[in-house]
Amino acid sequence: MTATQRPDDKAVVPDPELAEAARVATAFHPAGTHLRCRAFGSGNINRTYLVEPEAESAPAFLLQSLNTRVFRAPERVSANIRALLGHLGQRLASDMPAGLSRWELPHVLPTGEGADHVRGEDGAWWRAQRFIPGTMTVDLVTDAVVAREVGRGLGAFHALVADLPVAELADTLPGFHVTPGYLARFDAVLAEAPPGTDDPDAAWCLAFVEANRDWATMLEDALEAGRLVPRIIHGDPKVNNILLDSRTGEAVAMIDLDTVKPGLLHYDLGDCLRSSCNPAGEEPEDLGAVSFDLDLARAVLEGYMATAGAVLGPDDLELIPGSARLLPFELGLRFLTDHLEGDTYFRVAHRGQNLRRALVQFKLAEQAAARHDALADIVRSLA
Ligand code: GN1
Ligand code: MG
Repeated sequence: MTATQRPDDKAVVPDPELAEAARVATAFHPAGTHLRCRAFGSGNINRTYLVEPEAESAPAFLLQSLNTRVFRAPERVSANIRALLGHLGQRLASDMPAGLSRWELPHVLPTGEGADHVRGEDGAWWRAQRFIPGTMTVDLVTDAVVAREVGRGLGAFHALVADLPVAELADTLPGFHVTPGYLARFDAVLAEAPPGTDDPDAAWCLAFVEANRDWATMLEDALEAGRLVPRIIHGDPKVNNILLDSRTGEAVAMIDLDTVKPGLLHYDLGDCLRSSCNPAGEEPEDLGAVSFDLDLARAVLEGYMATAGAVLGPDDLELIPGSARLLPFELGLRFLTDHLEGDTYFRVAHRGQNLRRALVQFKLAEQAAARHDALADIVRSLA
């Protein structure tokens, strides 16, 4: 035992990524203050840290290293976020959507030299953003009051970007949320016949994809038929990207803006429903616990309509129940493809995790499909 250790000290494993984050953090903060830095959140793609200056008067901020294997043009991601936040700032100052009284923005923080990012030694793209105080996130929704706020939050975001022309934002992730594209990629990967597809879970997943592939073009078909038009979407509206006021529980912000780009609103709606209507979450121990909860879905949609009802037409409404089935299918397909490819996209702690995640999403898609008509009744009752 060294002199500085107490008997109950746990062995401290050096974390080179945390050390790098702590080093980069100083670029976003005036010299001389000691900063505390710790891993934050549960993202599958980027690494996020909370930085807390020891001087209590200085605000905490979030520091994130963008995964440039996924986001290959980080400067375009930054430009999109700049354009988006500029638009949102103007809207909030002039024309608050109905049903909304407060909305906060996760402003990007400049470095001491006025840049919006820092390149790491390994080429990593680091940026910092405001940590919105007095807010919380939930990873699982089990309660209709929270579900309603999650829906209200996504609706607020959609209402606020409804007048942002799609041409103002770049497509920073081509193919992101275009379900038929994921099917084509899956087919190509499967054709390479990777080992391990004879495992019973993988075999079940492969059969599920085959049984469901025909309807999986539903949103792209609707786009082609002119029933849907591209709009600005968030791209990743899972429940923990919606900030809730920790005192009142009210939705007050949407964070994780890297995937904001032109797309179909239903990819957002379906993704929000898949993430907020399955109280077991994305990584449950018991597969049997996965469910698509209609009471939660009703609450999400009620909240959504309260802020975004005005931006939806009859075709939009009709396609909502299908999107609640499509997005878990699409995400399951993405997890499964990544498993077959050797886990190169979603971060995993162990081999097999992406296969398990795929199973969970496919079970959820199955459940959402079984509730399609009930969900359609709910949508009609709210329209
Ligand atoms: C990824 O990294 P995270 O958790 O914010 C993914 C989403 C998935 C989500 C599933 C850019 O988001 O599309 O829905 O995992 N983001 C990207 O948990 O692929
Ligand atoms: Mg994300």
